[in-house]
Amino acid sequence: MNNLPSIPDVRLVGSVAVVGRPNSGKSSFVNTLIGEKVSIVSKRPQTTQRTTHGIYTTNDLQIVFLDTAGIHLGNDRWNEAVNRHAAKSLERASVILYFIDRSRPYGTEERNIRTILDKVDKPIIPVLTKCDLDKRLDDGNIPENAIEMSNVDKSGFESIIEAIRPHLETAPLLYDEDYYTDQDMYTRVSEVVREKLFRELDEELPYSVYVETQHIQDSPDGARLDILAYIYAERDSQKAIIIGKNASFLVKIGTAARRDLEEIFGRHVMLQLRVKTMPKWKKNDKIMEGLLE
Ligand SMILES: Nc1nc2c(ncn2[C@@H]2O[C@H](COP(=O)(O)OP(=O)(O)OP(=O)(O)O)[C@@H](O)[C@H]2O)c(=O)[nH]1
Ligand SMILES: [Mg+2]
Repeated sequence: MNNLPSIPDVRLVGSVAVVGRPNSGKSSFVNTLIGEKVSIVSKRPQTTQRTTHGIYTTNDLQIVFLDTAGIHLGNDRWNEAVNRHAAKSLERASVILYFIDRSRPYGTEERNIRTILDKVDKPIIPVLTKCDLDKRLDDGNIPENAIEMSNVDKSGFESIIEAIRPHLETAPLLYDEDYYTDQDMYTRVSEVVREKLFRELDEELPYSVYVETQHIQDSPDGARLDILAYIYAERDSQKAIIIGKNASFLVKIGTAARRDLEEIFGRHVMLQLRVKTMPKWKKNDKIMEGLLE
């Protein structure tokens, strides 16, 4: 031990916003690159709601990826708020990764995103996603220099990092190198439960629920984490579906979520889920902002 001040760990550092249509593979990219479950993923559009930070650190660089909600055309209060929060990440980032889903036709939604990005005075790196699938996007709509990538075979990952590299600054690390996300434990639990609901519920129901983690504590014998989370539905009929016959649906959600949480926290978990009805929660500013901040 000595009293010399510690030398800051200086590397190439910066923040990168990952933006694009819903379902274009943004969260899958952040998770696959970092090798941890940072963001939740489902086959449904609008899975990510609030911006999630994934921190990627190597021997010579540290990139904070801002995984944003897909920018979409919905214009009610909730959708406007989700889009507004995603757009805020454009201001916070020094570089934009613009994800274009190669497997879907170009349309109004994509055009709208390009209009938004045209006004952003920052380096924008276009990325064509899902290149493992049959390609359907009209070539006339593909920006020049777009990087082809796939989260399935990890193709294009190195090219993406190399395209970001020139825009990074030499600076002290923003986060300890062991960190891969800055989400707190409560948020992570709520998100994992929400992922299971998104994967198992049909049609509009996933968009009618929100999850709030009430407590996380060591069990009295210290052997596991005891977690209690509430699932809120908008109507009693939805609540009944989420509970299921003899609570079968809730058990299924709870089991899948518990497995992921044990993986994430590296501990045994006892997860208790309760379902409540909260009519019109999407119209409640406090709840809405709490979920998106
Ligand atoms: N075939 C293929 N599927 C992918 C790829 N990347 C993601 N997917 C799938 O596409 C769906 C959406 O992936 P997400 O990562 O949740 O997409 P997102 O852009 O974060 O979506 P939002 O959060 O809704 O904006 C999931 O079913 C993924 O498994 C890919 O490279 N190839
Ligand atoms: Mg996402």
